[in-house]
Amino acid sequence: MVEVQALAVEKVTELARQFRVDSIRSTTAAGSGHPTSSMSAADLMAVLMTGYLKYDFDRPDYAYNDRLIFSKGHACPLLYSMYKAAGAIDDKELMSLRKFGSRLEGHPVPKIIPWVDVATGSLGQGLALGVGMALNGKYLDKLDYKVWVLLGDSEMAEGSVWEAMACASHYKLDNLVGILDMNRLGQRGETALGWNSHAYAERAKAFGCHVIEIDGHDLKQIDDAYKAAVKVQGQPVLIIAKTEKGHGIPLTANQDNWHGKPLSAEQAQEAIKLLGGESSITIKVAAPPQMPAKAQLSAEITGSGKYAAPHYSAPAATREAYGDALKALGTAYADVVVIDAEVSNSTYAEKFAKAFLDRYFEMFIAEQLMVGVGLGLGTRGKKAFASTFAAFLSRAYDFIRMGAISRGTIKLCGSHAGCSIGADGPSQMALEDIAMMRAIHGSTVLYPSDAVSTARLVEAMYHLDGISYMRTTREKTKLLYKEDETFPIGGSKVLYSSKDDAVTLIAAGITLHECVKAYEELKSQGINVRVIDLYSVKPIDVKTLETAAKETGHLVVVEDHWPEGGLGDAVLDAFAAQPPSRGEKISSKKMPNVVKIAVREMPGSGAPHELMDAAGISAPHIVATVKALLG
Ligand SMILES: Cc1ncc(C[n+]2csc(CCOP(=O)(O)OP(=O)(O)O)c2C)c(N)n1
Repeated sequence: MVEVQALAVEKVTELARQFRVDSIRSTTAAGSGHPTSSMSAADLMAVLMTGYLKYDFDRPDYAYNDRLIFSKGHACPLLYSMYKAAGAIDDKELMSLRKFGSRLEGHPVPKIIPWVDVATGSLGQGLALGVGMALNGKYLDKLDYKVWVLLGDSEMAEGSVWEAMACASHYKLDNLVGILDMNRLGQRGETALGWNSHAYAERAKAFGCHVIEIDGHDLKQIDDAYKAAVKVQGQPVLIIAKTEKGHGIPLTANQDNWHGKPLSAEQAQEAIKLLGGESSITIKVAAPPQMPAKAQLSAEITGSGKYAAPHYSAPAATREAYGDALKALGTAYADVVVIDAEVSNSTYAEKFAKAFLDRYFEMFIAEQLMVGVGLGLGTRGKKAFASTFAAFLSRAYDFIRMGAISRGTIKLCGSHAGCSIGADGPSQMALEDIAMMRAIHGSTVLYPSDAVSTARLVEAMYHLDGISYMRTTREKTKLLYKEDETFPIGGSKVLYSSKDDAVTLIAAGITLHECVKAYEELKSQGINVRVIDLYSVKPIDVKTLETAAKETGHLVVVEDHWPEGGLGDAVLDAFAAQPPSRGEKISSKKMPNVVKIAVREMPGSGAPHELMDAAGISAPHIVATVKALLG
């Protein structure tokens, strides 16, 4: 490690000074932003950048690079100032902060900015994402890189930070270093703990961290802290740095009411003068180790490359097929990683865990952490499958939403969907998960009805980028398909159809089997209905639905979900006109008669069939609805 010597101190001081000036300049030019949140951490980042960070800005995806996460994403004027100092962006671009069309958005976003791995700005998420990257470094790729995470002190009130710390110490992530910028202030005033470094330290120690307390404006102390941090073994590190928000100029240093406010042009001019003026020094960031010529990263080991779908000859729960499919995927591809929130014997992720313990990470009952870790693994090229009861994914919704902003990739599986789970009662029933997952930008939502289609769709998920979601069912369901059937994303299956169909029944999961029963009953009464398996809820098979609408007029959608946002709304949306784009005409689709059969009253406990009957989503209710429709 490079020590901050007498000469280097001058350089680091100059760099930190430039960071403060550039944070002020860019936010004043933008007319908004967070200069004071940037100024408190300027010294911490200046020492990191000159002495410890190993990063090749020309190869942001290079596997040996350290990773740097600004969990306090609003301090991105500082991050962007670092990019300028590294020569990655020029001053002109820095000054485009927050402007329409600029890469430098108000909070950092990956892909748009190549050196950002994960979107931050919703506080409390950075450390969990860092845990995913650190798990990859230590246990999967087995590379020596460090994951540095800059945290705000007000952000420490988020439980997800502590979920991440507990997990990091459980997995002995000594490659993870949290840097807590304890500037006493949050947005509206003082944080609960103010400058009580001791309280943070005791808590972090209790969570298994190696803690180092320093003055975050003393370059020597910062350097000593990093020097010690990189040597710690078997524990994650938290550096608690006492800082001043707005440090550097009397106008803002440790002053209330400066959060998220730029300086006026006059104030900025005065401040920049006080700080010693504008500059554009660049520094050479230390290079990461060169990849050995014949390096075999585990990501490059491809496994057999052949997915051997599991075989089924009897009814099986789709949740169990999910586990079988994961195991088959694990054999085929070495980059499959599975995580679960302490319910792997219910979601059946345990089938993978038993076969590939080295690629399974237990997240315990910490769903936010689980999603963050999965996304973090995704940034390092791993195909992370994360599972829990679908109901509990709602706790992690903000992480999922941020994952979409990250343009991140994670494969989610929610088991125990709907009232059909039975006796456990409504606390365990996901009745809003489809709505939730459909609303994620760019998501894929899959809902298989039998084991064969589940096994195929899990394979399809492996190949998908972005946020994908599979809803599985607790109960065993009959096999509907032969093993050679294919299930393209965006497709559907017409199980029964005739030219005399008077109504189309549309469903997925357990209610599809109720529709099949209804079909048989109606047929015995001389009524023909079409039955569609809507296994791909998003994207949806508009063409097949349009044909069904044209040929049968009535679409009856049956789902074990609340009526809001589920399958029924997905079908309705397939017929809604889109606004004209690029001069296209608004397509005028004929709206069919859509009936939504969904769960409308709060379920209780009981047998699955009792609850489905009580909710009005079982075959007799479907039959009655069809007959009512036909008068
Ligand atoms: C989950 C979440 N809640 C609220 C906010 C709004 N917010 C943005 S910054 C901030 C204060 C952050 O204070 P701190 O973490 O101490 O960072 P500082 O700016 O003081 O360095 C708040 C409340 C947010 N971005 N995310």
